[in-house]
Amino acid sequence: MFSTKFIEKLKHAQKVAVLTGAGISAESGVPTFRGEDGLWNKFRPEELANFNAFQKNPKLVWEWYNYRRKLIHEVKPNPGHFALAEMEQMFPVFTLITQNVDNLHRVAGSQIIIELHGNIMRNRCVDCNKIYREIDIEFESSVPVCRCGGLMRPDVVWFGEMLPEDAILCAFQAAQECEVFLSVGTSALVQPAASLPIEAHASGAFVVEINVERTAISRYIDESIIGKSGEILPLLINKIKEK
Ligand code: BJW
Ligand code: ZN
Repeated sequence: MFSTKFIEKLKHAQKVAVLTGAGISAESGVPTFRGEDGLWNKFRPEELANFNAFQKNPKLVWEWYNYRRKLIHEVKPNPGHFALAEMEQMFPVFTLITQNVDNLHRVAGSQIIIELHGNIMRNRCVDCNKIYREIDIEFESSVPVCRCGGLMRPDVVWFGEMLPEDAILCAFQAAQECEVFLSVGTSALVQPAASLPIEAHASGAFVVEINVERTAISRYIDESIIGKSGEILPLLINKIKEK
């Protein structure tokens, strides 16, 4: 399953970077965005995760986020999240970059996390940008309103919006400087996150993806390991601990 070259690279690496996507949370019971038969899969993510959709039908977009928030409260991190939290302690420089908004890496114990697409537990006023934490809001009613009268939206990054500047700068820097880069549970279709493994590869890193199927980047990287991240990542840790 793991090539000798990959394990040797990882055993000797000083700087490791990991990009995660929705697939890492799939084994926790969080639906991925693409290619499933979920309740919301009659909508493509592009149709709900954008500001125009919110302006046109804020109630529908809130319902989608309320559904997901409720679900996330009910689930727990899986062995894949825990393995990455353990890996943070194993390398001198370890950068965890996630596209996920579900907070599960933090719950699993990862301490430094670059959240490229925001966090579903935070909300923000579209007019004055005031940040509200989830507990400040009554969710069962329709779209919550800020004290200034503006509509509140989840503090996440929608299509057509810029990613947080610090986050994207740090992520690209980590991709350029690391020796090993892992792309875990992402379809690698959404930019600019999908460019990170490619950037890492172009900068000389050994790039490996872990996914249940091949993805948009498979042919541009060093190795694809086909399997569930909640199973593969713990095995990988055991392997690099071997003398
Ligand atoms: C498992 C598994 C298991 C399952 N184990 N694996 C360049 C070219 C073309 C387009 C663009 C471009 N640059 C920018 C764009 C536009 C756009 C974009 O990328 N469009 C593409 C769709 C073509 N990007 C943007 O708009 C971004 N902004 C930007 O670039 O700003 C500058 C700019 C502005 C205006 C014009 C041009 C430039 C912003 C993107 C924001 C994405 N937001 C979302 C929603 C976040 C909030 C929320 O969660 O609601 O982010 S969309 C959604 O997709 C979410 C995810 O983070 C993201 C990525 O999805 P992910 O994680 O890969 O999930 P899936 O479902 O796709 O894949 C899951 C994978 O797991 C699969 O591969 C499974 O096989 C696997 N899997 N079980 C391991 N057990
Ligand atoms: Zn406001």
